[in-house]
Amino acid sequence: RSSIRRYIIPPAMRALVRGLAASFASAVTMEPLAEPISMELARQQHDAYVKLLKQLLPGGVTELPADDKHPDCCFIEDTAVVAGSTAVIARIGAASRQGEEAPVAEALAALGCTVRRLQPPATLDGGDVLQLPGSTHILVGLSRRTNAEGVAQLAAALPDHSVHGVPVAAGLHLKSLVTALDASTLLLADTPAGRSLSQALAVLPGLAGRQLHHEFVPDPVCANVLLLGDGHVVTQGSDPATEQLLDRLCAERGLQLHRLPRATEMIKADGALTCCSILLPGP
Ligand code: CIR
Repeated sequence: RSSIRRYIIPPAMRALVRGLAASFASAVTMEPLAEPISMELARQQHDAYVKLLKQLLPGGVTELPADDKHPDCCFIEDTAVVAGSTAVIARIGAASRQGEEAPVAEALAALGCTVRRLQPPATLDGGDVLQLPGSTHILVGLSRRTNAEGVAQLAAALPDHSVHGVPVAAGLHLKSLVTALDASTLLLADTPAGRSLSQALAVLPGLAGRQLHHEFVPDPVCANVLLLGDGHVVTQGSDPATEQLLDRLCAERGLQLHRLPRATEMIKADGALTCCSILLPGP
């Protein structure tokens, strides 16, 4: 029997999103920008994302207002990790972003989550946390943002999960290099960093027996897909080879792929698709 069918498609979810700050054009970037961020395009791209989530998530979308003091606040994924009914509030690794967490913690508590908090010296960005669907395994990138203490405290806060630290050689976050398409398929960026991550994951103690299938995505941006549950997957516009690969992988698995226009302005700010939402189990 195919390993794909051994796992059920995760049930419908709901999401928490955050508005785009008027100051978004001064978001933190790894490299100086060749071209400035267009606020008009950024707004269109963020609106399209939120609109699609509203269409696809019967559990609903809760929208938190932006905070213009935090240009990166739309990247709400980094502020918390929700696993089951527990929300672990992060300590974001970029100093200018610390403080984005507070309203998110309040909202998650109001949505019924049990809230736990990481303590200094831990740092951790939610973008480094990949929960493998249909399992209790969680991969956490040891990156420029997330330290070993962050991984250890996350593991202690989620005792029912197996938390594995994985080095991130390049890029911002673990999920800039890899996401899961389903319980047995990882999508990895077809870059040297993505290839070396694939090798590290293949021999990771505790994960090696899971027989995860690795697919390499030509456009590294599209290694990050948003898995919404209920068989819905969100991607963004890319080159023909990447689009065809994702179309095929989803069709083979009975997943419905939704392609947003390419989020050029989010990409300038090093943001991927997963970063603009926190997913929670449906009500
Ligand atoms: C940052 O550097 O923190 C933001 N400009 C981008 C964060 C993207 N987060 C994510 O993909 N989870």
